[in-house]
Amino acid sequence: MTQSELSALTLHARGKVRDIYEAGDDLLFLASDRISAFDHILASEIPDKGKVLTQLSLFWFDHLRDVVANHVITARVEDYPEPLRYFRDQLRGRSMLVRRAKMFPVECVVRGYLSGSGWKDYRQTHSICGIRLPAGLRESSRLPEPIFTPATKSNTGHDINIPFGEMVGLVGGAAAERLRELSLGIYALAVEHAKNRGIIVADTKFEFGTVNGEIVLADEVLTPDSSRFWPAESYRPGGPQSSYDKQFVRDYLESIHWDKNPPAPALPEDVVQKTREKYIQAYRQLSGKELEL
Ligand code: Q0T
Repeated sequence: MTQSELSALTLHARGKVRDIYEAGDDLLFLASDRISAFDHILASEIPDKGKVLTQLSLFWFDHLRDVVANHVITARVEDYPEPLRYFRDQLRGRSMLVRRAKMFPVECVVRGYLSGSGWKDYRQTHSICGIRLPAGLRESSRLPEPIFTPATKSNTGHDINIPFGEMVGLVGGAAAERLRELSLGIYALAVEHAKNRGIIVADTKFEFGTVNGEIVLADEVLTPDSSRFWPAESYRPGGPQSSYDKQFVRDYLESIHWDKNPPAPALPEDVVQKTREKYIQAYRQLSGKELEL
């Protein structure tokens, strides 16, 4: 399944690695096996990656159910309505039937460590999204406390960090404050859970919407695609950290000196298999369960 070929279904939105289809009043959220690195979708897929990300999101939705409502209706393909059920063999394990939400036009990012665009902004201004940080922090430093750094999507698909005041202008003050409180609370629970399992959640991105006026957590949650997961045992601030899931991919792409322009290369089979094992291991480590394939 390269581009999800569910041609009888109507596409609602397509991301780089996941697709959303219409399902009557509801939506079908589908995770592919596509993988991106250095901002490009690679020519190779990672078998079962979409299942790992779906099952991990479902684990977190359940883990967080007393803290925040979510958009999931069911992930049991036998319970999907027609015509979705007709495609059950392509959907099993990698899809969720979700409630259609009115999405807030903001990415709710929480950072506990200094990395990516946060590190870039800090070097220039000692602040991120208008939040002043202490001097002397290094790349990948743990922050004194986690910070909420909202972002909007630009036309190019790149995220733009915005001050909290700008988020207030987009969603209103009460919603902005509630989304910040929810985001920080969920991140704290995730950090606590992951820490005991050898994984640092350096940062993560949530997307929220409303259903009948109630705020729900939507999209995928606390997956390697929406978060930076670092192996705790090799954590060394003062430079970039190795990625829990994508390090073999990055090392390979650096080794062939890909210029990071299209066309993106394919991966050798051993890199594919080692990366697949990392995704499955992340699921096992965080959920405490074996992935059912
Ligand atoms: C959405 C209504 O990037 C996105 O999707 C790419 C495939 C984000 N996105 C979310 C929605 C959701 C969800 N999740 C929902 N429950 N209701 N819209 C649309 N785009």
